[in-house]
Amino acid sequence: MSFQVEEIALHVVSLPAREPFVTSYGSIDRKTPIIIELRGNGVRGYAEAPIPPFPFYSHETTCSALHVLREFAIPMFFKERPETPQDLARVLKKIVGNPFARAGLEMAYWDFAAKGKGVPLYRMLGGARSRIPAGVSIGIKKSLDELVNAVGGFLEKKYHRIKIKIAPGNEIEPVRRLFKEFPAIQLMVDANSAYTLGEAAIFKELDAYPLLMIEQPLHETDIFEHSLLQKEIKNPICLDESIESALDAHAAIALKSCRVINIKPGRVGGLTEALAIHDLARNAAMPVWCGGMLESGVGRSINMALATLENFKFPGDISESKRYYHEDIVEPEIKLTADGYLELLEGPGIGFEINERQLSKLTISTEVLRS
Ligand code: OSB
Ligand code: MG
Repeated sequence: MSFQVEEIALHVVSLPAREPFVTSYGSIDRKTPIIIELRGNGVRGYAEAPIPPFPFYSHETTCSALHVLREFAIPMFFKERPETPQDLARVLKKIVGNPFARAGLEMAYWDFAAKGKGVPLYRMLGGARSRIPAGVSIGIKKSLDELVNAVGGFLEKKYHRIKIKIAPGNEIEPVRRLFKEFPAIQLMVDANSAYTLGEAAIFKELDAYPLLMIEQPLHETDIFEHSLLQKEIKNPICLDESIESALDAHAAIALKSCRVINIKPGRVGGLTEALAIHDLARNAAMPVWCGGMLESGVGRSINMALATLENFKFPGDISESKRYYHEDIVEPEIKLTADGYLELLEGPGIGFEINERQLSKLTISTEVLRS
């Protein structure tokens, strides 16, 4: 494949959430991701840089990612003219940090390349199956009854596993209540870095419950103290925020800081790095699963493609379009099967089509850059 991208559009879209998503670090009622569109040779490749609306999960914001894309990543892309998405990932690694910005461009080039070859993205990535079990992440609720209702609704839809957000003082009771109401529940919790090692006693108490895992209990950049906590508790720790690269994963595996890794392609700089982490973990017999960032269907479909790989052993945070938004920007909308799976499409690239009307309705700014 020779370099064929002629122009790149950066669409900032505004997605109002159906209901606020509350976590230990804040409440999200609207997302403003960047939809990156690569055009050339009659092909359009798409991806989403699924940046949160504030720098409380990661240091990046929509504006910082636009800046890095416009001033650095895209000029480097046009100058170096990498032949493959993997080559592009290597070029972009020169940029320190800023994984969401790098990932947006890199993933759009994967879709562009797959469409150029006429193959589904999930097959190009080496996917091992054409459907994946759906999981759902549930924000902190105002009351336990509200939480039980929400969980019951998702179990009725046949979601294969439930993740709830926790925060100090709001973990033992919700977990106890959910196992009481739903004894067979496949349950995990996500702390989003809300605890310190000094609070290990809370996690020892949680050992009374068979949680699938505890996601990111400690500081968002920590790997060492997680290894100390993991030694003290039985439930497996899963790292999210702490893993921004294969090098981080290598450290976490070597230090036994976790027994599971949540891979989000946006958080790690793209699909090339996600594949590297997947392979590293597989070789260390450590399972992974695919996390989410409240993506629109564009990012969601890329996560679905990644999650078809063999070492994705747990259902991810990949839910249907209607979970977070009234209207999606892809067609058909992403829907659960009656038995709680999401099916990949066999069309080229992400498989789903962009609903242009819907995209332009939700777009708040577009800039176009040319080679
Ligand atoms: O920590 O996994 C997280 C959403 C935004 C930012 C961080 C996280 C999340 C979620 C929801 O848990 C995942 C999803 O359903 O897309
Ligand atoms: Mg998380």
